[in-house]
Amino acid sequence: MPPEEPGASGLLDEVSGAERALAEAAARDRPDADGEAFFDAVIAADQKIEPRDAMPEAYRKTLVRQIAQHAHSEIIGMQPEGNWISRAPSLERKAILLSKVQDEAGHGLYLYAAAETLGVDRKDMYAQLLSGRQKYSSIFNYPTLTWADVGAIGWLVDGAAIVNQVPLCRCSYGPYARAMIRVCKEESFHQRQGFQSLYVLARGTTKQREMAQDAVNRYWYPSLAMFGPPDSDSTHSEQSMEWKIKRYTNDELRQRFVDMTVQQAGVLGLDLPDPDLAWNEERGHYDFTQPDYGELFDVIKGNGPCNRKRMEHRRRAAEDGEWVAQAAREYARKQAERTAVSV
Ligand code: BYC
Repeated sequence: MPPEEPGASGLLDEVSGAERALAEAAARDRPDADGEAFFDAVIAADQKIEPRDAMPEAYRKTLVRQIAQHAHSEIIGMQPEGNWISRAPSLERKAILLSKVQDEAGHGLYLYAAAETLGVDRKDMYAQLLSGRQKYSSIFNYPTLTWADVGAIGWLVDGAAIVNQVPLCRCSYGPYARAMIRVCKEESFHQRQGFQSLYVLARGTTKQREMAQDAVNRYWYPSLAMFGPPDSDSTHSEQSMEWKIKRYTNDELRQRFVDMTVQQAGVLGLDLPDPDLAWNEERGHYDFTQPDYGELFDVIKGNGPCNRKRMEHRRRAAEDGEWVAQAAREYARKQAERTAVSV
């Protein structure tokens, strides 16, 4: 039998650890040194870099790239599941899904706010998403063909997101780390609702069970690919680990996800579509078949099954919502005018 692996609740212990670390870091004195020495000292002491602290330009750019991509993922990620809000099988499931999709919008907003502390404008990030210069997670370019896909996304995609994001609660950049603490708590809830939804389907009629298995078959490898290219092809991992933005490599997190998920699949009574999945006593981990990284890069380049559809939808939403944005800007302008007059 494999040793007990960290499940979602074990991983959440790391979140409260991160909260404690943040409180301690805030109370501790910072080194007096300026610029580079200051930055190096803070990173070496495992403390947080805050928005007004000195930081290398490359560190700032890496964070903007990653946080913007993360924020865009949350917003684009509303589409595949949003597709099922009007067709959920019961009022209860509809209410749960609606809340979940709203949570994703909230995550996007915390993350855009975190990126803005690095001196970038939300409008610019948004424009870069629409022009294709900034990316979002590959996983949201796959279609949601059946109701079971909503459960599979909750279980596998949110499950992968938690494994990836819990270590980000200890990221060296304060605003990103703090945003991640709340995001992870909500993602953990999302993962459990996906698991529960699949659990019910797996014990339903033969057709429901087949639908659940089919969804897991289609979402397994794209979920493994979410962790990024293998370490040997990862362009940013080494530097991001040195800066303590990333705490684990892509392959380490992928393995952690597999180890956790195999056991959950057993409880669900569903199969993972990999005949080579096997516990490796020597490594203390499951062996598994890697996802097709050629497909991952193709999807990142814009050639996945739904890339065009997702971007068209986003562009249309931006155009259709422009009158709301205009009204909000005008309201803010008038409020500012009023405040200026009354001062
Ligand atoms: N998709 O050097 P690497 C959610 C890119 S939303 C697309 O390893 P890095 C949810 C990578 O950007 C969760 N692109 O990069 C929402 C880089 O390209 P560029 C989203 C990918 O940054 C709604 C190149 O490949 N999570 O949970 O060190 C409903 C080389 O990669 C992907 C995050 O955003 C990919 N899968 O590591 C439900 C987490 N993988 O930028 C759920 C935060 C790699 O040089 N991000 N690329 O052109 C991260 O942790 C890291 O950015 C990654 C990649 C692990 C994803």
